[in-house]
Amino acid sequence: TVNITIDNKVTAVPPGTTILEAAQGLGIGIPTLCHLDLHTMEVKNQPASCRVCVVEVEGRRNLAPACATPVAEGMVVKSHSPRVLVARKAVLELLLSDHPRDCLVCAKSGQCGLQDLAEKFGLREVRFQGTISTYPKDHSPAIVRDMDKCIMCRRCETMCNQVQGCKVLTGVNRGFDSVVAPPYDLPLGETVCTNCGQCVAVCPVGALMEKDQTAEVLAALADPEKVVVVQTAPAVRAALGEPFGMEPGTLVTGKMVSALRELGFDHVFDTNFTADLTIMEEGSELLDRLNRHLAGDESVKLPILTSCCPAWVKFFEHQFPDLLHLPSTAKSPQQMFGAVAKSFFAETIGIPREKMVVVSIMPCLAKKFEAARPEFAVGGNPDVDYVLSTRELARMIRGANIDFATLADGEFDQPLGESTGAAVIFGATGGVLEAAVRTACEVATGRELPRIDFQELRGVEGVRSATVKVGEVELKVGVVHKLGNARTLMERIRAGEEEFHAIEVMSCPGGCIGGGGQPYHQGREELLEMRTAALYRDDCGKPLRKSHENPHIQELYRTFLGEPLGEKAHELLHTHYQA
Ligand code: HC0
Ligand code: SF4
Repeated sequence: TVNITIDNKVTAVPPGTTILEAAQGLGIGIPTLCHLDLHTMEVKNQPASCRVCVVEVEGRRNLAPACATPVAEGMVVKSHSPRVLVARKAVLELLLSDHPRDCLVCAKSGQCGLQDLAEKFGLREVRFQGTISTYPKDHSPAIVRDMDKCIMCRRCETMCNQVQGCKVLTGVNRGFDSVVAPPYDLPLGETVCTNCGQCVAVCPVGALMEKDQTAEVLAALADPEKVVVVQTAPAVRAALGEPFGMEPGTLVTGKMVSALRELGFDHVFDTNFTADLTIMEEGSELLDRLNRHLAGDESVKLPILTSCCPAWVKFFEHQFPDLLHLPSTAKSPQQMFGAVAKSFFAETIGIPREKMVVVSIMPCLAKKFEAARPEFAVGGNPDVDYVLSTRELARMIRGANIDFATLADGEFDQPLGESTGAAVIFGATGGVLEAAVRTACEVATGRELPRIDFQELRGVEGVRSATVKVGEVELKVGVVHKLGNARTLMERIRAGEEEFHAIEVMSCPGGCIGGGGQPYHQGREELLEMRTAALYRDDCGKPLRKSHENPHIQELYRTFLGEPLGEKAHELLHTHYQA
């Protein structure tokens, strides 16, 4: 090990450790805007480009960037000396010299790393003036890019290329014009971007933001002619407390329901309900394909791939157009909800679908894109009208002067608000497959499962595989999160190097709990683990933990849908893919 002293504190660290990491180990926070360290992925963004982390190293003439300077034996470092503070302030002024100063109306205001540091270091004027660029804003169906605000930290590039394997973003141009952009400067919406939003999740400034739909939702709520129905995704309840100062991993389901009622939604329902419905359809499809495969039907292709993650869907449509027969045709829970709400529920309350507005609260930005796909509309009227991210909902709650932390717990409306423990774990990597296995096993054998928890499907590894017994069959299943891992596995499958019966893919780190619409994770993996634990706690505490036991789902099939994979189910709950 190497002995080093930082701010009079002594520590010993392995060789190769940077000053920044050694300081973090001592609990000393050195500011940085560009650094990103994703331990479980062994991915680092370390361009040392922002220079905010400069520190004084005894015996060296120049200040050193803490993120890129390895420790050396006997090194003595001062992380906040007067000389460092003077330099850091100048670095911030340089960063701001070509940065628009429209904080008052910037969508990132209050959550911007640059703004925070300017405030922390008491910046009152900027002595330097660079050329502020005037790039047009780029609006994709999910993301807004405002490249005038790009500080070239390259975090988005690392997420897109190294973690997601999408290779959409690279640094271009020189000097004040340098920004991170898609190839040929194409609008993001015209590239192979999946809308996963992981670039947004780590952008420290207002350069990458979600497409904000709060104004449209507020207008619908204010319109007395509209019946506004809301659904909430599994992962939102594990993170919505964070913007209100609650501990990460606090489950806020009841407060979320109350807040949505106070905001004026007419019916507060749960995407978890249609997560259970998805299992009925996708689980039946799995058993159907498996049985035909075992019976020697060569037209049946395996593995079946989950298809509820819209970034993953766009990814495989772009990257694996020759394998479009593999994904399940089941729509995602978000889209099943929209389809059921605007048919079954609209009929139940006696209104035409045009009078109903369906809003989703999602941890995801790709869900905005999914909702806008033309195949999910009837006569131009979309099944899901607007999708708000967890962050947008938090803003609406704050804007309506609702004191979230003190709200009493509300209950979802019925029938589209009932769900089992199998549904809530959809929000964590491995959860969809675990939910499917719980149901498939019981449906296949007609016997009660000896166990409900499938620990072998949980965890943080990027690719996991397990063998699960479904009746007499040894089912080989795989679980993948992060699209870079999905690409690697799919290439092996295409090459015939891997054989699976079923694979779950979720695009974001940790699954939806790490989605691009959640409170910014900024690469903090411990945050994702706390949110995940909350979902499994929720599952454990539910009286019903298998989707097929949901009484309102059983009722919906009896009175409206018919059989899983039946004609009506097919029409409302299944889709197709296009290259
Ligand atoms: Fe997910 Fe979903 S689990 S994709 O991660 O399947 O976004 O939370 O809502 O639709 O249910 C996101 C989360 C959903 C859907 C569900 C699935
Ligand atoms: Fe890349 Fe995802 Fe960002 Fe698109 S949304 S640019 S795929 S990281």
